[in-house]
This record gives sequence, C-alpha cells and structure tokens, in this order.
Amino acid sequence: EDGYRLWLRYDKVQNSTLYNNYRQSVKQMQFNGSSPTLLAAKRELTNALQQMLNLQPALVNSVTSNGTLIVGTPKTSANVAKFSNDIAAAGDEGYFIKSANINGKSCLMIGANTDKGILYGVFNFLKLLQTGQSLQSVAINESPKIKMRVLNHWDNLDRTVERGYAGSSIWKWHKLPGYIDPRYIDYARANASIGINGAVVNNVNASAISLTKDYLIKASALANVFRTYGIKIYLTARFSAPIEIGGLKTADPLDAGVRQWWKDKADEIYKYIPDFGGFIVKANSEGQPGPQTYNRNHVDGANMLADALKPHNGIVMWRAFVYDDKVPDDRAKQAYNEFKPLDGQFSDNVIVQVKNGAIDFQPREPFHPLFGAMRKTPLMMEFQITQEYLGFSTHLVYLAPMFKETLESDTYAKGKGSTVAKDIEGQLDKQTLSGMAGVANIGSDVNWTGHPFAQANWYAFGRLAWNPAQSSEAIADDWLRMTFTQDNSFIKPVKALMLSSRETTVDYMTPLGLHHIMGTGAHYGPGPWVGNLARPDWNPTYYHKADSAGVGFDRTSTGSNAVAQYFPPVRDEFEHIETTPEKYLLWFHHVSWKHTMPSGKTLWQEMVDHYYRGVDSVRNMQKTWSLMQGKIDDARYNEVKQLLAIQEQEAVWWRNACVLYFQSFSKMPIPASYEKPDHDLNYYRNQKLYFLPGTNGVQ
Ligand code: BDP
Repeated sequence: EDGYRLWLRYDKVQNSTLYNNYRQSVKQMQFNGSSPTLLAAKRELTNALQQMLNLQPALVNSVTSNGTLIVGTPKTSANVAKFSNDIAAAGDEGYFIKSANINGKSCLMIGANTDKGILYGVFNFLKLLQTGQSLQSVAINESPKIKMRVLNHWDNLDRTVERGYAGSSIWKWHKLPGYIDPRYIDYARANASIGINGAVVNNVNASAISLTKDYLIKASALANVFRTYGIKIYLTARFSAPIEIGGLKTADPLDAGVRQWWKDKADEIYKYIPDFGGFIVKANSEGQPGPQTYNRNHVDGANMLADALKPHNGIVMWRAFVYDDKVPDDRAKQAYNEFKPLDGQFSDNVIVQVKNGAIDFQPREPFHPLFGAMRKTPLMMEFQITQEYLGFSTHLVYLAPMFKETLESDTYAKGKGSTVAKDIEGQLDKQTLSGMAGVANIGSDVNWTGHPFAQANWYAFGRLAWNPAQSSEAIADDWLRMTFTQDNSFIKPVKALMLSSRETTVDYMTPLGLHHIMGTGAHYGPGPWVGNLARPDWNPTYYHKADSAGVGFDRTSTGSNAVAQYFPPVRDEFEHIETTPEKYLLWFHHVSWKHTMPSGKTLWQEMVDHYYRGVDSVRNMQKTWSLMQGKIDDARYNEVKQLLAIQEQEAVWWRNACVLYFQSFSKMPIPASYEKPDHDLNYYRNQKLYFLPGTNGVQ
C-alpha cells in the first residue's frame, strides 16, 4: 500500500451484508453511449465493481430483472429521459442517483444531462459503495455551486515546483507530446472524482516559453487526456511574452501591435486546444511584469487578454495578489486599494482571483476585504492546498476547517448572510462566472502529495469547490473510509484528530492572530526575529510589531485603518479589542502584554498557553495514532508515525523559539511548571535551514 491509489482504492467490500446487497443491486447494467467520457465512466464503474464486488454485471438493452443499474443521459437512455425534473435540476454538470421502479423491476439509475454529469455521477455512485452506504431508496440530486473548480499548479517547465513538497512536477514536458504518462490519466480520474474541472498546469511566476508553439503542442497532449475527464487546461500568461517570444519592443496593453500579438496567440492556442480554458495572470506582483510597467492598470491588462480570448469563449483569471512598497503602512490594504476602484470595468470574461486573506496564505487570516466589495466583478477564491506556511508535507494539517472558516465568513456586503461563499458562488450579485482555485500539493512522490494525509486536502478542496456548504467532518469521513478503512474504531479517533489538526498548528505557529513570522525564503520554521530584509513588508517584525508595551499590528482607525475596508458591522467588530474575535486579536490590534483576556489570563500568559497547547495536541495526535497500529496497513501507519514524530519536534521548535523571542519583550515568566525550552533564543535564531526546497527567491 503506497498511497498511489488515493481515495480510489476500490478494495473488496468487507461487510458481507453490504457486499451481498450491492451485488444484488447491480446484477446487470444498461449503459449505452460511446463518447470518450462515457467510455471512461463505464471503465471506472466496471473496474471498481470487479474489484469491490468481484462482479461483472451483464450489459443489457432492456430492463428485464431487478437489480439493473441504468446509466445514461436523455440521449443515450429512454429510461433516463423520463426523469425530466431530475435532469433539469442537474444542469450542465450535475447528476441524479435514484432507486426507481422501471418496468416493474427495482432498478438504480445514474442520470445526467451531459456525459460529464454521468462521469461525476458514476464516481459518486462508487463513493456510496466505498463508504458503505445503503443503496435502498437512494435519492441524490447534485449539481455544483461553483462553475470553475480549478487546480493551480505552480510547476516550472524544468519540473521544479514552486512551494511544492511532494517531489518534482508530474508534467514531463521533455517527453510530451510523444509519451503520455499513465499518471496523467490517474490525475484526471482523481480530479473528476471530486468534480475538479480545470487545471492551470504552469507556475503563476510564468515563463513565456510555455506559450511557444512547441509547448502548446505539448500542452495539447495533456488537454487530450484531461478532456475525457471533463477537465479544461489553462495556462499562465506572462505579461511580457510579446517581447520575450514575440520580438516586440513593448508589452503595453494599449499598443495595437501588442493587442494583435495576443489575438494571434489566442487563435494559435485554440488551433491546438479547441477547448482551452484561458489564462491566469500574476501581474505587477513580486517582480512579475504587468500593465503598470507601462502606466496602465489591471483593467487595461486583463481586458486586452479577455478580448483576445473572447471569440473562443476563453476566460482570464486575473490575480489580486499584489503588494509593493506603495502602501508603506500596511501591505494588507493594497489589493483592495488597487482593485476596488476598478470594479465594474473588467470585461465579462474576466474573473478576479483573490486569496482567502489579505496577506498570504497564513495559517489563519481573516477573510480578504475584497470579498463582498467588488459587486460588479466576479471574484474567484484562491486557496493554497500546498502547505507552504503549514509544515510543507511533514505536518499533518487537515485544511478543510481553514477553507470553511473563510467561506462561512460574513462580509455583510448586502446585510447579514452575505457570506464569502455566496460571493464566490456568484449569488450575491448574480454573476455568471464563478470559481474556486486551489494551489496544488501534487508532485511525483508515489503517494502524490508527500504526506499521506495531505491527500485529504486535495480531496477536500475539490469537494468544497463543488459545494462550499459541505462539512469538514463529512468530507473527512468519506476520505478516511475510501483511503484507509471502514473500521469505525479507526475512523472516529482519526477523524477527530484531523478536525482539530489545523487549530493545533495555529496554536504552535501563529496563535491569537499572529502572522507572517516564519523563516525567510523557505517559509519553514519560526523566524519572528527577522527584521533586516530589503523591504519592510517582508519582515516578520513588521507584522507582529512586538515591543516592551505589547504585540500585534494596529489595523484600527488609530493604526493603518485596514478595518475600514470591511463593511459594518464587521469593521466595527474588528475596530475594538473587546469585540474582535480572539483568534484575530493581534491581526488587528497592538495589545499590551498585561491585557486581561476573556479567560482572565494576561495576553502573555494566554499566548504562552496556546504555544504549549499546540505541542501537547501534537503529542496527543501521536498517542491516538499509536493506537491505530494494525487497523490499517503497516506502510502508511509507519510513515504517518514517523512524520508525526517530526511534527512534534518542529512544534517544540516553533513553541520554544516564539515564546523565548516574545519573552524578550514581555519580560514576563514562563510558569515554572511548564516544560523548559531546551535551548536559549540565540540557538533558535542561528538555526540554518539549508535543506529546504521551494523558495521563489523573493523573500
Ligand atoms: C507566496 C509564495 C510565492 C508565490 C506567491 C504567489 O511564497 O512563492 O509566488 O505566493 O501567490 O505565498 O504568487
């Protein structure tokens, strides 16, 4: 068991009652149609039934006995066509799974409008079997709440992966288009199984080379694999490509020659990839070129590309991750300052991609103030699945609760209930585009994601992009059952461990609203003392502002006033220490070390307790895990055990380094009964992280 099969293991059903019931329910199958997507769905179904139930259902043309599974669209099945309400509800990508009486026989149906809907329906039918659900009176109607559900691979053409911790890139550009690695197909299957329908295959810090003819032909080979599984390919567009590969003197978006170059480029791309999804652009951010290089703005840049893609129905995903020294007092304000005034000016095939929080994928951030604020522009969520700031692929951190925290945040843009989820679903203002992107954690490691539990974050991202309302717990439950075992004595404790793992990590890394205090460059381990980087807003000291009086970033009206970017009552809540949720306290306030917290403790004591609790919780995770021996395969059991041991050491490292560092300001004691840091602050300050991959050379 090496983890390669992800959650699509299709092991034999162990429970004999279920095994027999399932076999009775799918004795024969009516599944017509010959499109590549339908054939892929059929292949998935027959392989899985063979493996799970040791069954090869007879293929039939009419329903002659109980236990017939009918799969089809109105085009391929007259039986499905009769379920017009369910079909209408399914839309372009949805499906229904129902038990039904057809010709007096009890049948199961998987129906959809489209072949893609069938593919999704089949995967979800298989999930019912994989998770031990009863098929009796099943009635499921599903359709996605968000249209573009996209993985962003930060993969370079030389197969290094920016912020990737699971090996090298799975895209073997040098062997494409000739060699189709079977991994591409398994990648597409895994994505389709959770409804992901788009993949940006290259880094946002882009190379123009990926837009040259040779690379477009390579990308088209990937697109051919993806298409069968309902996945569109997208490419990053380097803004200066007209200069770098086009031989032009400028990339000014208002220059006629530049505009023509992009139009021609788009036409060329669609020649090779007729269903190309579009471009994603990181412009004027961290040294990337962009329209501001030519004194133009984001609208000028985005709309130029949108015009080029429009005749082909392509989309521009324009990132709002921008910061530089133009807003010297607070980096958190810049994206809002730059984008809010442009609301309403973007073309209708542009969607602005906004990170969940205003700084940068920290273990905890309040929601980005642009959500709810761009009422005439569709916004797309950008989450980071790869654990750049959350322990790479070494720490066990289940991210669904973090994603949900943002999605459920209420912006109050249109009064109570204007959640971030509603905004990105396009429901707040009836947008036609909607999207959620996740920065992928996938690499060439045999188990795809490095840490066996990091697979859960890929899985959870897909499930939440399909429907943000699903609970972290239900998603973890499904994932564990499919990935490990149905044994409840494993599921229950390990699910609890997963659900608390993110809070645990926040406790030992950045409790109470602390942020951006990680080591420079690699972003691994603690570095709260760093204050000497070239730009102020790269320094941890800029973010925590610890001094003898207290700690935290004053973003209220007495400070940077970033709170003013939120709608009331959110802004008023964040303005005052008393009403700011404790988890965001130091994000918005500079608070005295002696401040009395709701618990009655001083801020100092509360902070120390969070750091210690974080370490204790990792130790509890280790204890829980050690009881799981024998309940799952030894290979994955041992791998996770070893990783948890590293996580424990590193949680101690974070705790000791941070507590000692902040103590140098608070001058207050760590209670004598607490475990003593085993080194002094200097030791931690002098730790050298030579061994860590994945920096982009910026900060
Ligand atoms: C930061 C990463 C950097 C990315 C950047 C981005 O450290 O490698 O290029 O995000 O999102 O968190 O563009």
